Amino acid sequence: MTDHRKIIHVDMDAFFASVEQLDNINLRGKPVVVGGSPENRGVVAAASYEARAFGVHSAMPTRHAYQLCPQAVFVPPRFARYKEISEQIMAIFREYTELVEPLSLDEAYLDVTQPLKGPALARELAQEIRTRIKTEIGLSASAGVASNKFLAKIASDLKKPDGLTVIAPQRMEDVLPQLNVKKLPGVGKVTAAKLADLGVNTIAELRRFSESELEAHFGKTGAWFYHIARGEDSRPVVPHRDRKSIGCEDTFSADITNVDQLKLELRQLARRVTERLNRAGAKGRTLTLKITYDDFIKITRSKTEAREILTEEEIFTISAQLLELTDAGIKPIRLLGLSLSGFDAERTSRRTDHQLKDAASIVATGGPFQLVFPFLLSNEH
Ligand code: DCP
Ligand code: CA
Ligand code: CA
Repeated sequence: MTDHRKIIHVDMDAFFASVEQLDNINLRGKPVVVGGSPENRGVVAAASYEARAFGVHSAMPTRHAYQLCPQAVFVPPRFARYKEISEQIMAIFREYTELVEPLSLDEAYLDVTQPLKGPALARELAQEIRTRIKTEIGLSASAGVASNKFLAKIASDLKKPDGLTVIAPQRMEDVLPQLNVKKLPGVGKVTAAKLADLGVNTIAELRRFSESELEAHFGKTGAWFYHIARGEDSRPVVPHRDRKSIGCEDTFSADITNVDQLKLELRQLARRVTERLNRAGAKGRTLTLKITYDDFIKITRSKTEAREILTEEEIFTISAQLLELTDAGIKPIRLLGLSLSGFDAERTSRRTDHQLKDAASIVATGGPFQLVFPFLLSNEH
């Protein structure tokens, strides 16, 4: 089976710790540990690469991290801030493709087979995205490029931190055989132990089993293992459609005080939001105007209508009313944003979350089976 898709997997480096270093220059270049306090038996959420040199890693008790690296700076997490940065990263991804599937705050798959803009070569596109994350946000990300999700995710991990790796189909064999089966999507702790009992720790060892043998041991998941061990993964990139809001924003190159000029900007934003709503098939009742003033103070003003807000003209009119509730015209404005929320859950298409934790449990539920393992239902093999 050949796959002609171009998939990018992007994952931020030492995410929480890097954000702390971004916001506090005193932490840069130093071992930083983000996590719960040692007194409360907290664990490490993230460790900067400087801290990792001492053996500190995620999920380790903070007390243990302190023993390994007492000179590290220990800071509590600030989830709201990580979420904010996450949204900025995802907004960059969405400029390149509608097909963005976030896996967590700091990573996502992008299907760039037909990108909305940017270089034609997926490697160059991934590099452009990494550069933008660095220059616009100030953080480093690693990316992997391949013809499917599995290989792209494996690739993004190969040259961490700040790495870019392409796994071309003909280079797959350089990487796959020695890979630990724990890296396979669908292999949790239980399955890994079961595989180990069969003498399987690497993909090369997994490949010694036929498809029917694996099915005998693992049911339908066995067939999944058979294919994934050969780098075959036809899972599509599924964008989140059950977003709570849809919107866009603009940071101006020069702050704007003039109200007429601000209204021109609102018109453009209204047009862009309408386009996005139409693409998502979403209809909302609440419009929110977001403003960042030149002193970086952020405010939002919202209006909820009794009926769905449908047209570009309606969005513009309401946003202009909301603008009057702000200091527009008095305080210079550096950013304007518009978003629509309050979607009717029945009408806006929803996405069932099928993030792979353990493929066995997903298969058992039956629901997203067809999406996750489409090739299992085909007659190709
Ligand atoms: N996280 C957490 N608890 C864990 C693992 C992760 O709270 N056990 C949080 C903190 C991480 C973030 O999620 O910064 C992203 O997790 P990753 O697994 O992607 O790890 P990092 O981004 O920290 O490091 P890497 O550079 O290895 O991706
Ligand atoms: Ca990460
Ligand atoms: Ca991650």
